[in-house]
Amino acid sequence: MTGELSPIDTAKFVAARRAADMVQSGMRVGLGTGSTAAWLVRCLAEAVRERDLHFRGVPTSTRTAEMARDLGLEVITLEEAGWLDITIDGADEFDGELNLIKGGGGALLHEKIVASASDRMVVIADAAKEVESLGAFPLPVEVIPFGWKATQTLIDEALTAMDVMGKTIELRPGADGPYRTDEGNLILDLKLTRIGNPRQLAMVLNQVPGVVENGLFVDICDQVVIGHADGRVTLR
Ligand code: ABF
Repeated sequence: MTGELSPIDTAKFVAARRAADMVQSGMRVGLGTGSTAAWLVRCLAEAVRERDLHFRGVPTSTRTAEMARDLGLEVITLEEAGWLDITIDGADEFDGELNLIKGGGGALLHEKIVASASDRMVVIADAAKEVESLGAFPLPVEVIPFGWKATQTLIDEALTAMDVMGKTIELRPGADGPYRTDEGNLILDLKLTRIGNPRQLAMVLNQVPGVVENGLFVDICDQVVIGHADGRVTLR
């Protein structure tokens, strides 16, 4: 499955492999999105073949759903699952309090719903994702297409009222026009440099009309499994 891996893929793979070991037969499992989560899906498919693991997965994106089905995993909806035992997903950044920025891959809305409907949320990440303070990675905010420019202006005003300086807000481009999420929405990427109070910012953003969800995950993640390029795994 792995062949000769680059240092970054080694880190992602070992984190995913350790998290896959947390999945036990009978579990309902949220399956994340992104390149690290793709390693998880591969590891779980291998565990189904080699250690007779039986589980049902709820994917957080059409990309992950297709990959999981292609590898023979049982895919169900969140409604069919009702509730999840564990969700395992990647992240763009995590801090010492296990606050996260997610949504670089565009799936933050489904990821947040699935993670919140789980007994336990585990993040898998390479060591470079760990930061002192969140914010170097642009914060994705999912907005409905109707009136998105007004929503952008309202977000800008809300950030100014919070004394967030030096910010820019950009509509995420896609291959053909603006990027569209699985729900048909748009994403505004907020370049903020540093997020002093993630909890407060998450609440302020979600109060702006037109905002569907933001990529700050506060009090959702229970554990981070960190993969290193030398093959070590550490836990937070
Ligand atoms: C998803 O994939 C996202 O929330 C996050 O944006 C991204 C991380 O991708 P990768 O694992 O490719 O760095 O988990």
